[in-house]
Amino acid sequence: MKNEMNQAELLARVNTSHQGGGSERVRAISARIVGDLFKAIDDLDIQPDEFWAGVDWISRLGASGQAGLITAGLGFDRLLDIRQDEADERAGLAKGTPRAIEGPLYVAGAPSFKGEVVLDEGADLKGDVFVMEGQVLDTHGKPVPHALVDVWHANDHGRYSHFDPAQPAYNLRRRIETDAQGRYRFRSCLPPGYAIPPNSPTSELFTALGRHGNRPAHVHFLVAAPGLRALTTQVNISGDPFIHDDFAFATRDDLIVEVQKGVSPAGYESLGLTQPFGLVRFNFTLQPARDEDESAPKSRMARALG
Ligand code: MBD
Ligand code: FE
Repeated sequence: MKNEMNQAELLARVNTSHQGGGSERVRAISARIVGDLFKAIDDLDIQPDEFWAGVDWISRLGASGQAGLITAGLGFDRLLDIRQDEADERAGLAKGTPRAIEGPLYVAGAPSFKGEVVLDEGADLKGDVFVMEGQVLDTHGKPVPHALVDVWHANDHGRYSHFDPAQPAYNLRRRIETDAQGRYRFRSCLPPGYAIPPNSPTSELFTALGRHGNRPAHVHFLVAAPGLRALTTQVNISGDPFIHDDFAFATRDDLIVEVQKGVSPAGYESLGLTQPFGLVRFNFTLQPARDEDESAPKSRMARALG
């Protein structure tokens, strides 16, 4: 009886078959996840039709490029942030601006400007004009000159350039280098919230879960400077109906910003402003970096894949 086996015997063979080489770490992670799935199938009495419908869904999810949307919606992205916050706490690191999830829509290599930039130039947007300004600081409150502020946000349809073929390359994506006082500022149009694409593998799952797929209005940032820890974060616009009900669980209390309405354009002429506008003030505080890699302005995937 060499090839007949029960569930436990099959699992043991799946998890111990090893011809040599490979990676201990991958074996450990695979053993745990496969074991947990075997158990879930048995405990929940998952039927073959359910299993294969799930496999089909995963194939379509990958083909549609939505894996990063599902990780956010099922809380994994926020989980990793919570775990990093916990590790910082254990290490006794000085607190900076809270991190917030990168999301799946970052694109590296946006056009660079010194000090300030008009993000919505030529974008023909409908939306309230706003300016966001502030400083990049270290944890002692010292301004950081020549820091990188990489900003990206959605257009008035809640869509992001690069992923939306209707938008020009790098639309609403810019890099700003802070001035000698560590200041940055930019003008743009306030984005609306984001909603997951309808009729997609992601929306299928969320419909089946009875969940919505909305994010509150937000603006993303990757802030970095030599010697300081690169920070990926977002600000959420106060007053959005989904501010405390983000499908990606990314809102953080200290990242909710108010838009000060009706600010005079005096002093903001270089941003093309002649009418009163909305102003958001926000400083970014960066923790000290413990090594050079921590200060590199890398996306999560660039960091992971080297
Ligand atoms: C977004 O705009 C976003 O920021 C995240 C995290 C997930 C989906 C869309
Ligand atoms: Fe986003």
